[in-house]
Amino acid sequence: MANSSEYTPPKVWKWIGEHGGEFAKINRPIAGATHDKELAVGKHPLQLHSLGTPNGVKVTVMLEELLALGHSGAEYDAYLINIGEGDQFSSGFVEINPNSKIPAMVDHSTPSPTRIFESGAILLYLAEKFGAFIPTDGTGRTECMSWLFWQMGSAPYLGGGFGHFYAYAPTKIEYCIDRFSMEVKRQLDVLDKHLADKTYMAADMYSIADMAIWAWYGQLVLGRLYEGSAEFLDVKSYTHVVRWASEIDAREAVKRGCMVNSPRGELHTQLHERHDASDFDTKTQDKIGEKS
Ligand SMILES: N[C@@H](CCC(=O)N[C@@H](CS)C(=O)NCC(=O)O)C(=O)O
Repeated sequence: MANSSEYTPPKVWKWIGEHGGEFAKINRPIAGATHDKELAVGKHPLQLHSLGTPNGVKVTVMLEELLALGHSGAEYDAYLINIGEGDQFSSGFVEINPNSKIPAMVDHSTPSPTRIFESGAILLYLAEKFGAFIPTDGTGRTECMSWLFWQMGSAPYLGGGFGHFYAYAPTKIEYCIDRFSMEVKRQLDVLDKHLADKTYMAADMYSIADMAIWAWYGQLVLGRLYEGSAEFLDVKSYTHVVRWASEIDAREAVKRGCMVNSPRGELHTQLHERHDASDFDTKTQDKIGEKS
């Protein structure tokens, strides 16, 4: 392995400002708001403030699945939080998520508005509120929770570890890419072995565990995360994961969920804000003529 530049950590770490790389401008070691700005409030019970990243997509897929199932109480307004511009540090956003990360949601159908942050917590909140996409028997529910929390613990290795060092870091450091590639491939193998004789992650039903895992590992094996990574990680060899991911990808609600708050891709797939089901037909970026 090639030597990367040597670094001796000082006794006390100090913030020296930007380190370069994508997101360098917004990363800082201090929590809290950087500017005053209230969040908009739309007409629906559920108000989502998010971005079409894997963590954001988990929630928009769940909301579209609930609506497809006929739960009209899951109607929602989705507002775009541009994390590259620091929208997650507005006073309004910090009020609903002190951790300044998308996704965050407010439920106005409760006696006083309920804020929910962390994508796993939002999935669980919605599943319990509507009694959907979560197994009802104890064993099935426990298995579903295990996989949901597996995803919440594992994805930072994929996004914060592999994705960061493979795609975003200002220099390619072999040690870091090697370490996180090994871990991500181990995780893919965990999924592949589990899905070898199962249609879905838990209790033989499509659940919030599938939605959470699909958003990261499903999209990874479908070649949608980190350019070049599908070949680099040889994702095709995880045949059971690819089968499972492709089946979920074919769902109409999943297609719609992936469009909401998406600032990338072809213009007809980008619905920056969603306030009504008809927006998918009339408000995509190709129709409203704004640049992405
Ligand atoms: N554990 C959190 C992670 C959320 C997260 O990392 N969100 C990223 C985008 S995928 C974000 O908002 N980053 C902005 C920042 O780091 O300032 C969740 O699952 O909700």
